[in-house]
Amino acid sequence: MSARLAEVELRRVQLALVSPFRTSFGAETDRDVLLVRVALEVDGERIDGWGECVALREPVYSAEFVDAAELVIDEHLVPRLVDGPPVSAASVAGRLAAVKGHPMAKAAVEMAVLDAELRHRGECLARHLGGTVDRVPSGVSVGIFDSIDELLSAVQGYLDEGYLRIKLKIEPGWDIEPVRRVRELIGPEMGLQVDANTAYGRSDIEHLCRLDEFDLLLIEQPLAEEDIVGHAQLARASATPVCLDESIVSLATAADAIELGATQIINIKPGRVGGYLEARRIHDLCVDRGVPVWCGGMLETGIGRAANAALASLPGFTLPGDISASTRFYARDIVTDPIVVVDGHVAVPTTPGLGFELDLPHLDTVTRSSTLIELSS
Ligand code: OSB
Ligand code: MG
Repeated sequence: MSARLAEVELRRVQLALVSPFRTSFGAETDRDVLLVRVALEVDGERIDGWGECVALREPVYSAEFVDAAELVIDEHLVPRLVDGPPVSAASVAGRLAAVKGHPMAKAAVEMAVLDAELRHRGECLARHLGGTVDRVPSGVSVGIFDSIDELLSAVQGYLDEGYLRIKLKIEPGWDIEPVRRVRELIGPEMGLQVDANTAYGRSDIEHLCRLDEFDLLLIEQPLAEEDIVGHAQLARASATPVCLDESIVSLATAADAIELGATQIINIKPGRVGGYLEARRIHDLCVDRGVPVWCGGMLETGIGRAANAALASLPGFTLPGDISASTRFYARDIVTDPIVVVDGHVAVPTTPGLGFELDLPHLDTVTRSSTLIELSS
């Protein structure tokens, strides 16, 4: 296939969350999403593909943020794909490698090219990546609340909806007691894990070991992104498996963290590692090293969630992902076929491309800005 990049559109979409989502890094009340549409010209035919950038409004989860992502795509990434050899999803990362960092921006561009390419070939993402199941277990990420009663009622609601695993956001002052009470509510069999989003330091290792009594699946990213040695210390001290999220920004960082004993499980987020193709390489490495993985989430719309469900259908994804129903965060999604949870599972999309169709009239009503980059040479 010989494709040329004919057009790129950058769209900013604003979606209200059904309820505020509070983590140790802040409270999100709405989502400012950057979408990338590419038009590929293949054998005289134009075919559209869409990608979703997972960068948040502010640089509080990682260094990226949505305004910067839009700028770097426009001024630094797209120009590198315009001239030169034909564009293919497999070559995007290499052509963008001279630009340091910005994995979420790069991932969004690669995603759009991949979507167009797969639609052209009539192939779905799960098949392209090597997925082996037609549905994946669904977990839900539960934010921090003002009171334990509010937390328990939210968790009860998710149990009623059938989620198979609960993840609680924690921070200093909101850890041992909320976890104890949720464990009492959900019983000993239900999967439970916690995510601190870097809110602790090495001096908290002893404190974090108190979570061992709750039989958690894992503790996610308690220490700073850079603190690989601290995570290795915690992994040695604690019975709860340590799982890195923010620290894993590439195949190489994953390999090093495993080697150093800093991560016993890995949360794979395609945006954080520069795209779905790098995500698959990390999956393959983890399978080879015997490290279980699961698919994280970034409050994606139906575009990103469809692609995440496809990724999670690979055999190394042995733990439930943060692939909750669209209604977990959004009253109305921008796709015609939003993710639903049935018997605790999400269906792996089988339609060509990433596995979604846009609800274009609705998308237009929630679009705040749209910039068309004309590239025709
Ligand atoms: O750390 O996993 C995280 C959302 C935004 C940023 C970081 C994280 C999260 C979540 C939400 O936990 C998971 C989801 O999208 O369902
Ligand atoms: Mg996390």
